Amino acid sequence: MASSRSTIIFVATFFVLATSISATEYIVGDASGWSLDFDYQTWAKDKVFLVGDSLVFNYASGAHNVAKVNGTGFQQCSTSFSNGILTSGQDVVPLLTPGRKWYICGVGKHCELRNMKLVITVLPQTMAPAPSPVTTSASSNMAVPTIHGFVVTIAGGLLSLLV
Ligand SMILES: *[C@@H]1O[C@H](CO)[C@@H](O)[C@H](O)[C@H]1NC(C)=O
Ligand SMILES: [Cu+2]
Repeated sequence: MASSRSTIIFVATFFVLATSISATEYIVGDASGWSLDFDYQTWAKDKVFLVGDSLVFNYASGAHNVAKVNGTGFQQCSTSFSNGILTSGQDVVPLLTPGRKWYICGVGKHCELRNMKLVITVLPQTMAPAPSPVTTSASSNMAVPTIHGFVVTIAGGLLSLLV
């Protein structure tokens, strides 16, 4: 009994490690955050977004917001096509499914006139291309890898030794 339980913990530990090691939290706009007159398409261009990654939109709460919209909402800068508007100022958006994802700011004319719009394509985990050999240190530093899973893994590993 004890050994099968530790086996389960051990397997679970590896699963946590395997799934979290590639999860990346992308700070939208890096140090500029979610703000006026930033070129989000250039920001997104050299990044590979995978299912399991997440986006973080940082802004002063009340000054902006984040609306997840469809392609029509993106083109028209209209939040009528939104399925949820985030307003916390530190909005974490998990990328749960592959495909095109559109985000706009619904405040004033920030989308139309101040470029507060972002479109990305999320790839399935299994379709992850090999890491590009040409990666600028600036862009790789901006992506914050999740270390949470690593800590959980170590804790789980210790636990399995004790069981
Ligand atoms: C976006 O959503 C609206 C209504 O929710 C729909 O009428 C429109 O066709 C959608 N656009 C696209 C490109 O899916
Ligand atoms: Cu805005």
